[in-house]
Amino acid sequence: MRPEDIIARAAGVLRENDMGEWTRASPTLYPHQWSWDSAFIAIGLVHLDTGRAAGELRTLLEYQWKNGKIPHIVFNPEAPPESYFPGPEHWASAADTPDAPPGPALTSGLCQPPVHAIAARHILRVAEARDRDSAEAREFLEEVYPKLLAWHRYLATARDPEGSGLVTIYHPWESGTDNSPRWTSALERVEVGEVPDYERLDLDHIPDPAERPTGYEYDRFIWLVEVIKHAGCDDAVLHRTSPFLAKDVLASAILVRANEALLDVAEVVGAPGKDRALIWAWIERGRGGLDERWDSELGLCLDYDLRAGEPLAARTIAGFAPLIAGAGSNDRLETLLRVLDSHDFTGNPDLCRPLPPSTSPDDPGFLPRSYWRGPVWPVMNWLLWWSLESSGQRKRAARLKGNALAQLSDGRFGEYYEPFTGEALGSDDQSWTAAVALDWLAAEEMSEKP
Ligand code: 9WN
Repeated sequence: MRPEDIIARAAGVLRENDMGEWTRASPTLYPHQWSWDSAFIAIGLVHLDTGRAAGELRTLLEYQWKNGKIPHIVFNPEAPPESYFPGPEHWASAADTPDAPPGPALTSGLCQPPVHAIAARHILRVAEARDRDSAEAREFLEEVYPKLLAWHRYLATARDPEGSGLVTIYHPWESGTDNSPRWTSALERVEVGEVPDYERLDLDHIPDPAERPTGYEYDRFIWLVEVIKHAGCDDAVLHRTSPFLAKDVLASAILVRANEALLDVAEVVGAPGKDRALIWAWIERGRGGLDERWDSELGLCLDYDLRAGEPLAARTIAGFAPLIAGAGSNDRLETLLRVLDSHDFTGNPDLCRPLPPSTSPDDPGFLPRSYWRGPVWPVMNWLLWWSLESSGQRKRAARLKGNALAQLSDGRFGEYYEPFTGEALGSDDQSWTAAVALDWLAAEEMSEKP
C-alpha cells in the first residue's frame, strides 16, 4: 500500500468505528469506549477533524468519577449484551459507590494509563501546525484542564498513598497490558475465590484461543473484578484488601510525560502558579520512583509487587519506562538503547521486522501469538517512537516508524502482530492502530508542506 492509501484506509477505519461522539476500540471485539484507546484515537483523529478529536476526550471525561478517576471503559448502552464481557451489567454494583458518575452504570470501576493530557496537548499542537482551529483547541484545553488536573491528582494521591511517584494498580487490565508476563507471579499469588459463571465472549470474535489470555488468567481477572466491586471501588479499602497490588512502571512513565503535557496546558490556559508547582513536584517524584525500580542486571525498569514486597522480573516493553519518561542520565539512556537493539528485543534475527515485541523472545513468559506475551503492538511502536524522538534519537525513531508503517501497509490495522511472521492477530480494524498510522503519515505530510 502507498502512504496515501494507508491514510485513506486509516481514516476509513476510524469512520467505521465512529459512534457519533466517541470511537469504539474495534468493530466487534471491543464495542465500547476504552480510556487510553480514546487518547491515542484523538492523537490520530485531530489530523482529520479538530472538533471531533476534542469531542473524543470530552465524551470520555463526561464519565470521569468524582474522585478524578477516568474509567477504563465507558459502556455503549446500545451494544448487545452478548458482545463484550464483563459488560455494564457486570459493573452495575460499582455505580452505587459515591464516586461513580450519577445515572445508570455506564463505566467500569478500573482505570488505564494516563495518555489523555498528551493527547489534549497534541490537539493544540496539530491545530497550530496546520494553522486551523487553534482558537477552538485553546478553548477545549481551558475546558478540560481542571479535569485533567483532577485525574493526575487522583493518580498521585489515591493511587500513590506512599508518595513513591509510582502508580498502584489493582488489576492487570489497569496496566493496559493485561496478560503480560509482567503480572504472572503477582497473579499466581492471587487466591481465587468464588468466581461467578461467565462466558468468554472474546473467543466468539477471536476464534484462535492462543491469541487471547488463558482461562487461568481470565479466572483471576474476573475474581479481581469481584474483589474490586466488593470493596466499592474504594482506593483505601483496596490498598488494604486487594490480593493484587502492584506499582506499574509503564503507567508511571506515561504519567511523567502526561504531567509535562499538563504543564504546557497549564501555561496555555494561564493556570495558577501553585498548580504548576504541584505538577512539577509530581514529575520529579515520578522520575525518582522510576529510578528506584531500575534493574541494572536486566538494563530495564521493573514493576513492583506491593503484596509480596518484591520486584516483578520480566523482560517486557514496559521495562523501557525510563525511556518513555525521558530526561534520565545519558548512561541510563545508552543502556536502554543497547537493550532495545539487542537480541532481547529488536536485534533478534528471527523477527519479521526489527520492531519491539511486547515481551522479549528471550523471556520465559514469551509466546509469539498470545496477546501481550510477545506480539508487536503498533500503538506501543508509536509510544516508543515518540519517546525516541523526544530523547533526541531521531534516526532510531525514523527507523522504527519506517518499519512500523511497513507492517501496517498490509491494510489490516491489526490489534497486534506475530513478531516472526508479521501476521496480523487479534482484532482487525483496531481504532488506535489506524490512529497512530494516521498521526505518523499526516505528520510527514504536514512537514512536507511549503
Ligand atoms: C480489557 C481495548 C483494550 C485495550 C487494552 C487491551 C484490551 C481489554 C480486553 O483491549 O483489553 O480492558 O478485553 O482484553 O489489553 O490495552 O485498551 O483495545
